Amino acid sequence: MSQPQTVDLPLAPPRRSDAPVLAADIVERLTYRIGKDPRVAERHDWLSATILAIRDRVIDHWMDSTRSTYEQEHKRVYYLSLEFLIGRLMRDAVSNLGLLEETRDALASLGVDLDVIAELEADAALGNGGLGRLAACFMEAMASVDIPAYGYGIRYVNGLFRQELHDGWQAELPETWLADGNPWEFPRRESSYEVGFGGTVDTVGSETDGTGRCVWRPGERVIATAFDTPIVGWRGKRVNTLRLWSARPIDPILLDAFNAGDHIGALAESNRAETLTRVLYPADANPAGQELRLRQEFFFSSASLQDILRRHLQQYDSLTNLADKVAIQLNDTHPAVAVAELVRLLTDVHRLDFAASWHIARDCFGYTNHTLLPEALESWPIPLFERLLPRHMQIVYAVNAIVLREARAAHFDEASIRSISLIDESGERRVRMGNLAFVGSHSINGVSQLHTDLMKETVFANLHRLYPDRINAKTNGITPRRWLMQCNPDLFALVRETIGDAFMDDAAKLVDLDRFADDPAFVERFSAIKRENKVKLSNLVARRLGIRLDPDALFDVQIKRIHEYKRQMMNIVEAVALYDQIRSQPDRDWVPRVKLFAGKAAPSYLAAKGIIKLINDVARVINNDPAVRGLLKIVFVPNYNVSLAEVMVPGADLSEQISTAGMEASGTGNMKFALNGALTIGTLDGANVEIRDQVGRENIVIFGMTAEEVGTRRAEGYDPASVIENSRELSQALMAIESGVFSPDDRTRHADLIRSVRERDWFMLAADFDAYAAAQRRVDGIFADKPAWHAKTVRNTAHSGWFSADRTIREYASEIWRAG
Ligand code: B1N
Repeated sequence: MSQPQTVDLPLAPPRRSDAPVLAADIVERLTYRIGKDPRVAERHDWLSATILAIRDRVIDHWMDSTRSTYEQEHKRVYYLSLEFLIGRLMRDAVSNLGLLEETRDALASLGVDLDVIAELEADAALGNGGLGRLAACFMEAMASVDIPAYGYGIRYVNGLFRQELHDGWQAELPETWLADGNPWEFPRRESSYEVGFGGTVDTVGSETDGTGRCVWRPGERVIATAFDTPIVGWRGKRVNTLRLWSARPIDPILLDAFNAGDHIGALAESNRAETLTRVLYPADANPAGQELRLRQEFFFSSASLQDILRRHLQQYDSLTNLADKVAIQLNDTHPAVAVAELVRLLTDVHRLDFAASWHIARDCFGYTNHTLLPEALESWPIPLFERLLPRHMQIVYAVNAIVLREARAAHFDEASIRSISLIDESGERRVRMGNLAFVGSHSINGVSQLHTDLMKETVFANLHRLYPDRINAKTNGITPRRWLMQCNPDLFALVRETIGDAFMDDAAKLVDLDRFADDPAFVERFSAIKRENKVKLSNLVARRLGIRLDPDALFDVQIKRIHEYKRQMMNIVEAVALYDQIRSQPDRDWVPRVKLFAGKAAPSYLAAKGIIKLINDVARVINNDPAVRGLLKIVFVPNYNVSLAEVMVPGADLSEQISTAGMEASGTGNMKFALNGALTIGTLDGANVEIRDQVGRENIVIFGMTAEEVGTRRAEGYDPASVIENSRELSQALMAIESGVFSPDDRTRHADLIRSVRERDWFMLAADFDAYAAAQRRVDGIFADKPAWHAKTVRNTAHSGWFSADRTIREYASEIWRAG
């Protein structure tokens, strides 16, 4: 069967979407789908009805896209990611379809305010931070540049936890984003697959080294069921699918056990299956070493591959051309087990020989690495891996034999061979998922130029020597639709009025703004919009925290996961030092500053939680001290998520990107701020380097050690104590915190945090501190010179177009996927 349905059925006629037709549709959905009388409908009912009316318009484009990919036999791209940090979808869909004004008018005619109901949509927070948000930006960009793509992931019932602050400490609460239903998703009961765990393996062929055909008899099986969400590209050109898997049991209830009175036992299997997709692991950059995590990884990898093979076979009848029609991108190592699973499916189920399966797999897979932090490199203890995935264990050994043979043939020494091996033998034996992903892929990419260079020099040095053509750089990008057009509509409108519409389809054309950077009339409007966005952010802070901000102060913003390498600690220590100076020289012309923080700490990451408490302790003292007269305010906004970023990014003057050089693989928040006209204060880390290259060194404030200097300094034996001793500002600030000035109720609360800086300072806060403080005073100087400041902000927007995810995706498509 190579053609499914060839009967020529008529296409649905295109839908009219002027405001009155849309209004009638919304009322129709409200009445017949939600079952509510418009006279008593609540705001949430209006939101659901509006989404349903919009969704119907999306479906027309969706079916066209699927049909044309099929008919033209296009290659399909599959993006496998354990995380998709989507946020809200309504504004994205409406605005990409070009229906924003019509929807607004339609709702207004019904007495409903679009902006009010849009705020009620729950954020889909199926991710932790940058890695998950990148996957979401890529989904939108792949649709926008017309690449036939599917995202595959897990439909977590509980997304990333909701953060509350209790007396300045982080508290984690469950996030129930599905509580009010999810009108975007389509359950696909017909797309269900069995996924097995454990059990035994029988060899069918004569080979006993794992390369022969085997039959795996899992001891435990669950069903993966698909839920599809349409992802609308810019101008509605293409609509792609985000397919998320949900786990359910094969037998929902064991009736015999139930009837025998064992009510709990009867549901045990059911509970175990559903636990698989219940929660997102809240770890960011340090994977939780839990069996459930490995089960999640295999569950969604296996279901996705079975789905990919079924779709391919339905169209082409043969698997020998798989790599011509299928590209699979692994978003970090979380789906790396897919390499072994594809080899298993091809060899054991579809009866290809092992060598052919292995080559096809490598031609299909590409692997994106997102971090070099040693604690984040995934590996699984062999006993666990073997127990859960016995057949995959054999395949890993078989592949390892091939790779090590190649290394020996290339005369690698024993140390190099040990580092290349898929098995870490240094302590408890473990499977190295990074090495598995590397050897199973034809392309391995880093997410910025610097990070890619470091990949070649550090963790993958020997694999790079063995396979020198595989590592390549693909600097991250962000979608300019969400991160300019939607979150900053006034700036978007001004840009459009000034340089025309071309930048809407090619963000690089934003450079046409450059020549307006010194045009006083333009600059006045540009800065008025920034001020208006700062007012909006101030209103949010007043509403949520009861703190009043002066919108004319410098808004200095650091929003991202809380992590020691990101150095929120350096930022708050600098605030303490500044506070000291303001008190000792109250009459200097200080530039009023508001330092805003937001971000979540992994629940098990105690140091990060201590940093949140420290920020809040410092905030309470400074904000209540009349001596600073509002010259300095500190705000920690709770529950950072995509929707909060959409308010904080446009309202920022200064973007804090201050990680220890060499540790932040790329960063993407840095790009969002620059695009919205903020200046960056940052180290030469990740994509900051490329931001400097794009916006020009006069329009960014760079400080501190380079990655190379960090390496040398460590090698020489870094001694933080002597550095601290030589910096009066830093010593005083650390002493103040240590002595309990900011924690009078528990004077030793922050002693451990400070001691770790004094004794080890792994993240080299002390080494960069003076340079950072000096850079902040340079920022003050520029901010005080309004024309100079504004010109720089305009130039940041003008030169950020290169960071469009469309550019990134085009590079993946042409250099890795050979698709589109
Ligand atoms: O990926 C982002 C980068 O812009 C950031 O620099 C990088 O830190 C981030 C394990 C991770 N790397 N690794 C993770 C997330 C969850 C997890 O369980 C690791 N996140 C990043 C996009 O490239």
